Amino acid sequence: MNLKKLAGEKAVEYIRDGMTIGLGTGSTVYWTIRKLGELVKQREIQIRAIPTSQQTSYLASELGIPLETFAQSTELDLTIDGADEFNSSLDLIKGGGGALVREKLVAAASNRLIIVADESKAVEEIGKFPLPIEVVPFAWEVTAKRIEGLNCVPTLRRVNGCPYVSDNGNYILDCSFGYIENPAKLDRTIKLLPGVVDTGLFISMADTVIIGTSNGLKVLSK
Ligand code: DER
Repeated sequence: MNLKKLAGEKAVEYIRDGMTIGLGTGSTVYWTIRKLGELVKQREIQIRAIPTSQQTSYLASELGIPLETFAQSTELDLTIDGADEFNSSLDLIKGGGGALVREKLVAAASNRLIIVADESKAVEEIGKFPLPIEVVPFAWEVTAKRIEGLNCVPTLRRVNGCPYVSDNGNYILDCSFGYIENPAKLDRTIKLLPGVVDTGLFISMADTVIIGTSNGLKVLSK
């Protein structure tokens, strides 16, 4: 059974006609977008969407989902996105797909954030997944040193040997902190460092997590 598909498709049930929604990035929300595209094609629902990445923009366009920008809507009814880790407080680590900056901006502009994930993303304590941090390329080495000083091991994300470049033209450092005792405080501390754009810590942002498990669906809500 495809647990990501199970979770991703369930999230479509939370979308209502006339909504403006945020579309996340990654292989779980992929199933949400595909199912939504079917409903739009069958004219069973009318929505508008703001994508969190070029990748999602392309997929949604291919499926005929009408896209808009923040020039048209500065408040979204709902955003559906994936995550790399979530705990019982619904705190998240995101950014494995490289879209954390736009994902956090879209989530912050939404009245509700629903996360879709398979059971492998559930953790007791946040921090097992290396924390993605988006940084400005200029002086990234200095920024990495400052982040290292917060007691982690930062690694520049590379693709085929070259630095990964986000949709915003920035680099990503994957930082192994291990267990993060106070994620909200760490998020604030990191964002004060010169050169940091944002972190993959999404604290107190998610309202619901839909989990695909080998025993079926599980829904956690605040
Ligand atoms: O970058 C992100 O936060 C994405 O949502 C992504 O990492 C989610 O993971 P998935 O591809 O396993 O859904």
